[in-house]
Amino acid sequence: MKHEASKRAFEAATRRMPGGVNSPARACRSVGAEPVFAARAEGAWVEDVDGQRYIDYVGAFGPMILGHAHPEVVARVGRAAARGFSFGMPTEAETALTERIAELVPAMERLRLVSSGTEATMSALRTARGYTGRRGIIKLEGCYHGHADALLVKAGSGALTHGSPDSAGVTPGAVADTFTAPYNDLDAVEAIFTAQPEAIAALIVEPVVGNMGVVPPEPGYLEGLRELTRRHGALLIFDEVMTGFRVALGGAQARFGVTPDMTCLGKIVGGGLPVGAYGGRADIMGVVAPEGPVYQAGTNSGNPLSVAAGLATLELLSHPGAYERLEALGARLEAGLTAALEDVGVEGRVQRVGSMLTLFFAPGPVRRLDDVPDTASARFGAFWRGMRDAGVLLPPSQYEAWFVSLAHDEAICDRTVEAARQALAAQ
Ligand code: KE4
Repeated sequence: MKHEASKRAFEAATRRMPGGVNSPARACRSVGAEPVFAARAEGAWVEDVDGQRYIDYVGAFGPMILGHAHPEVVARVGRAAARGFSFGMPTEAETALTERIAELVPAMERLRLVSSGTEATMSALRTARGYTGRRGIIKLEGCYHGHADALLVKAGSGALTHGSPDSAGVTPGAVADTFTAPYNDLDAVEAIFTAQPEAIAALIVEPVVGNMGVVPPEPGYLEGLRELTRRHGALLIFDEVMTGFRVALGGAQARFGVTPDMTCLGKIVGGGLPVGAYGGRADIMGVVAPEGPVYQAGTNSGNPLSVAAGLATLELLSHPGAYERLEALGARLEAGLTAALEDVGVEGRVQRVGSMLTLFFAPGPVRRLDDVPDTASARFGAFWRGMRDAGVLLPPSQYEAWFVSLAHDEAICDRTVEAARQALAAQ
């Protein structure tokens, strides 16, 4: 495959944008490549500026669960655009979206729409601190909750990919109240609570981690976090920016039956346009301005076009059989990739929850960040390039989740497995 037009586009992009990208997660440095530039996408397929088509498992890092450019979503956004882009005034569509979210995620009794997952988690933590009057927060190593200063500690996703789990520019003061523990380790969390009595406002967790690759919670882990936070008077925040409407229509909290005090949403809730949301128990959200003293605001919060995309997406996801279909396609892909690893004799494993999965170049189960060997990134890089050259686009990092959409089908999954078999054999 030639990438001449992408190469030219990348050269032009690097003149003004750091790394030629507007998010380091797209930079492709850790997979030893330059990014391909998207020209258009439809369904399960993306086309780059060289006219090459790829089966897409990036899915915009999660939002595109219906597939790209779903005609009904396109139409709804178009109709909203014709009525005006943004008003600086409330609209009834925002009320409709918040009502629908609360129906699907009952723990979000009251909520606020924002424009990104980062805004959602940042605001949820400020709310938790305002509500409890406490300063401390606990996050788990390898979990990524966006790029707010207090959360860029042992973060996952791009922060991990670039080998700098702690970011420059984050002052010691900004993280002085942030405590971290390994994922899937309840004793380590309890030790923090014991060492910081009555000081922890909240524990924030990806209930299924996507940002160190897909790492499911071990049986009892989420229940244990629920019990520990309750016992120590801290709020439990589920960061469902990635898992929300992904692993079940009600998110991970519905799939695993554990109810947090607050929930953060993003990605799918905007259908590919900028929407985030944070919410929880009514008494907690009562501290948010203008009802209470916790300030949070945003020009683009509840943007009418984004809300139209989100509403259309949630309606289409509510159709009977949608999540059974996603489960079946995810399982087919997992089985095929696992067989390919075994047949080719490559050390690796696939970890999956629903339609999000990761192929790890690891010898055994990945339960926490340090179960991923240092060699994994380089091996994933070679695999990523082989898959790209075979017309399959994966998220460009060992520490990301692959996403299957309702626009994928059995033939696409089988073609993906065949490409993987060849890419693994070439290692
Ligand atoms: P955004 O600010 O990127 O909308 O959301 C931050 C965020 C929060 N919480 C979770 C669980 C997330 O996965 C994310 C964002 N995920 C990354 C990819 N793993 C976004 C990709 C990027 O940064 O470009």
